Amino acid sequence: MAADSNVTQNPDQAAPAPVSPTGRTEREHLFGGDPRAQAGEHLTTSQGLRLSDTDHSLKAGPRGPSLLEDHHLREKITHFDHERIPERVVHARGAAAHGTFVAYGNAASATKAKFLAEKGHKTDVFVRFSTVLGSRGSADTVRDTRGFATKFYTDEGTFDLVGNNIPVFFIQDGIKFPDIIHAGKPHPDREIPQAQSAHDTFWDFVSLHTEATHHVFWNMSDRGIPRSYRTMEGFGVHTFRLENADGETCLAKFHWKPIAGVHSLVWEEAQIAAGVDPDFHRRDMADAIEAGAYFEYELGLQLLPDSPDETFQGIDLLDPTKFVPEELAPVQRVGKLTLDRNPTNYFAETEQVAFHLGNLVPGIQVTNDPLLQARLFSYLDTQLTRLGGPNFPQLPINRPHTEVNDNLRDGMHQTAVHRGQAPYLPNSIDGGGPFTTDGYVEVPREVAGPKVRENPASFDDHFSQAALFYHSLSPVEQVHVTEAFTFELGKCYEQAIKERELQVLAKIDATLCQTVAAGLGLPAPKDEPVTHGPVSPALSQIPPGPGPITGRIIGVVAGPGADLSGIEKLREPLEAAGAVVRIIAPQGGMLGSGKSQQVVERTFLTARSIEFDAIVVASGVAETPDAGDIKARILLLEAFRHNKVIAAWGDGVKVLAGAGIAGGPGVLLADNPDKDFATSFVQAVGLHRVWERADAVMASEV
Ligand code: HDD
Repeated sequence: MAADSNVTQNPDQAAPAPVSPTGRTEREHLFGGDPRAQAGEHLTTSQGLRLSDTDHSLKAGPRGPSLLEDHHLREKITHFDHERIPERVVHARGAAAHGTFVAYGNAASATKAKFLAEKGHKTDVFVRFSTVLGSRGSADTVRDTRGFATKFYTDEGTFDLVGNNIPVFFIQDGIKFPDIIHAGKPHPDREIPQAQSAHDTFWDFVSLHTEATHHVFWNMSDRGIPRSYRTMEGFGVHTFRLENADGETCLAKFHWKPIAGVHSLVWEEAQIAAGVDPDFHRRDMADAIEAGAYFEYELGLQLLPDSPDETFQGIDLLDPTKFVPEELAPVQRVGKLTLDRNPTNYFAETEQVAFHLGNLVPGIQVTNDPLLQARLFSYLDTQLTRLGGPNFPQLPINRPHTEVNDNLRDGMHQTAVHRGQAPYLPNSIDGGGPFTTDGYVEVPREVAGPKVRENPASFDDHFSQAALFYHSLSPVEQVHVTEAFTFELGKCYEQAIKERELQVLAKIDATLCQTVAAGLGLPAPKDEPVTHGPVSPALSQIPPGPGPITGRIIGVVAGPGADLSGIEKLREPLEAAGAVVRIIAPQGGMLGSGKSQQVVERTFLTARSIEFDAIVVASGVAETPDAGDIKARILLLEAFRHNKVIAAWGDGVKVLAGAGIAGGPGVLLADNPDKDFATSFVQAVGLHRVWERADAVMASEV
């Protein structure tokens, strides 16, 4: 044994803490000198005592038992034991980003909320995206609703818009929330499946509780598997009441419109991603923001008259299972959100952020939607357990960016050192204040009625808008819905549940019901499908023409001998359009030298098609011994099967042919990667997928 038995580290690896010549440590440079960032050089206890050893507990001799007096050991382990807080009961899996919201100034006629009404008004925001059912460590790409929660740190107090990527909800009254969530969460005996709705309890509940049908249809559509948080719409779901500076009110629905368009994964990709890269959406957002490719959305408002019955063209605005088609009430864009900064610390920010629908500002009010009313209770209540007491608004991420004088005192985890002696009103001791001023005033509304546990009769319509949604989709999107129902119900064990859900489908569309029934090997029940209003083309995600390709990932298959100057020529227009180019080669490292040198970011071993929105094979690859590598062929074939744009120039065409891809829609072949080639490629990627290929893929012709 070595003379100094305490030295267990390899001495070559034990580097001293770097100290800069100015006396400031490198760590201070790194962390910007904020004392709370723990930027100092010396390791200490929580009390500031400098430590000389944190690798060995205090023992009675090198082979002896540990001593109870080792305060450092006990402090370190005790703190570690308590590092986790309860995960959110829903929306546990999330990722977030900071940004700013800038108002266009055209919302003043509807609301006096300054952050919306004043042109150019800039507001700090924090947005947390999430799945609903999965645990904190579950995969991002599961079929589920996505949360889209925005905290606006306005000058008038914090406003939280706690929405989803689906404009309707499973239930009409918050009292049913524990029921739908218990049904959707894993089975209580085995705690499986994780983050899935494809199981008996979910379909048991939604087939019995048919007001869930509309939301279920959105989940089974491509909306349930977004390509990126960047390509996802957001909805406030409920109807809110807005009030302008003249005291006039209107009803409104909030929308987030992604600048990059609304796009989704295909189911097979989502499944592969859940295994290959469970952090798919989280990574996509963090990488893009770090690279300066910010996420952008416009805030939209559907403004509706504040009619006494709170309905619009027959749609009950208090029913959260209904939406207002954009063709009936256009979405007016009132400001732009840019997410441009990643959190510094996941726990402090993304995990500890606490949203609450009661966080309102003057000009925005709630309505009597019974789901909204229950949420007004739940969010504050849940934080008490999750964040350990009533002082969570003092956590840095939850602090308003405006003055707070709340007279709330003491409690667990109090971090403020309040001054004064009179945290009560009225008082004469602390100068009589803080004073109530021109603050938030609820719009006076008549409230009368018998005390009942009932819904309005209009809430009884559970199917017409589900049918409207389904029939507004393009044929290929309808096929995806059909396949999703067949998959999810196919995962159920109980025959009675499948049969009951087929009865629901029969009310929406006979062909849908028959196809799903055939897939399940069950007879299709007969029923008269419900009637619905005119279809809403805005509900289809298929773009009418090429859209932006910002943030899209283009894989370029290269290798030793590849046409590197061609790659460089193609890279320029792609990056100018906002896309990210990633070189894929048989081995890692660099290709070539000089101006056209390319860094290999993925190898045939590490690349998987799900990562790329389109793939190009460079000329010069066909001659390399690895051109026929099975992984490379799978990469190309998968991208082809998922209806992505595939391209090749020069002898790259041979590589495609070797993978069985000869041509057809969305396969761009050229001699050179010239300007025309680049333009056609950008346009094709702008259409997101090559849906014309879908039938051939489904018929397994490739
Ligand atoms: Fe909720 C979290 C969105 C209905 C109770 N909800 C939560 C989050 C989002 C939503 C995005 C995550 C916030 C974050 O990132 O921290 N919830 C919705 C939408 C709903 C909805 C759009 C319907 C329109 N929720 C709903 C009901 C209840 C709750 C009806 C209870 C009566 N929701 C909660 C909660 C959560 C939550 C238990 C869990 C953690 C948290 O609040 O902070 O209070």
